[in-house]
Amino acid sequence: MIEALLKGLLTGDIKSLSRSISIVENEATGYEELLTQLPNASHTKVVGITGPPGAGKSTLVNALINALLQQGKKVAIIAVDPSSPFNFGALLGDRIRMAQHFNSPHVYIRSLASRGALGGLSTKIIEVTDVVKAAGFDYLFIETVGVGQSEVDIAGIADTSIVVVVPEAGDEIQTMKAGLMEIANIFVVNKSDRPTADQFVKNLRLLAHTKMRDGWETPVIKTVATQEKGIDELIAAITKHQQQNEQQQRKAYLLAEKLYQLIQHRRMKNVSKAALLADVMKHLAAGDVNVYKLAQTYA
Ligand SMILES: Nc1nc2c(ncn2[C@@H]2O[C@H](COP(=O)(O)OP(=O)(O)OP(=O)(O)O)[C@@H](O)[C@H]2O)c(=O)[nH]1
Ligand SMILES: [Mg+2]
Repeated sequence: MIEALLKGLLTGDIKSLSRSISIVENEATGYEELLTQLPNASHTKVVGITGPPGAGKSTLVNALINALLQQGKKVAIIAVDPSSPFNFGALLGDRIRMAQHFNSPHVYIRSLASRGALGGLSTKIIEVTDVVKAAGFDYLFIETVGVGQSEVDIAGIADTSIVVVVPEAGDEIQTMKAGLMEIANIFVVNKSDRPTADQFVKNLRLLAHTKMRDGWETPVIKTVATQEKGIDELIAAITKHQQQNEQQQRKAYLLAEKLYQLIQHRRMKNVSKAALLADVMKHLAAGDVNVYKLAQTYA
């Protein structure tokens, strides 16, 4: 069964892809077999898109899809925990719908729910990402809302991480979450139709310049996603980053990071928060709770 599925997956068959993802998501029969037989090379560019709620990430992804489809590319999108019902069907531009691209094998859209389990989400994203990579897409965009740990996890999975922000008062840029600065390979200032955009972009560029690292100065791209403005510049920036990114060192780092998370997931598999809570309550009731001792019983 898995063999046939893999065959379909490798030819880019959408049904096989959907079924493969479901198997991985549910850890159904054949799950390990499927993952261990995935090819170890892929040309898919994995691009993480993160940023605060409502920054325009989905609109931006939609504009990117339109532009890339016109270049004849195949594009996949994974939306992690979409805060609003994911509705790319409605978002997709008229040009695309007229060309009947929406149901074409050139676009694949899937949302992925976080399970709240310890380390569970990022492991699932890693696995699903690898499944999608086997299906031969040119690009895979992973959209996550940047509140908390998830954007950092995505940085370990994506070849290029885009942080989407919107223009605010100039001062606030100094207080931008340090983590975002660290993970961004490309900044997008979306909603640049706002009057404060130019000053904001200027300040962000200054900040990016002072934080230049490994010969890469994080570019700051202005976009108006709703009008598909700045999209070509963004695609050019992604391409440029991926070219300088070909270094083995970063690849090894990313793979080690992946491996770490997979091992973590595997080791934590039989540990549930509910069981831990029950255990703690038992010891609390007995008046002998010591978390360090308890931890030893799980080692
Ligand atoms: N003025 C303006 N509005 C925009 C722009 N891009 C997106 N919007 C609007 O901003 C709102 C949020 O856009 P989304 O694309 O859903 O934002 P998101 O970041 O995906 O939101 P979540 O997934 O809920 O975090 C929508 O009403 C968009 O039409 C832009 O460039 N300019
Ligand atoms: Mg969204």
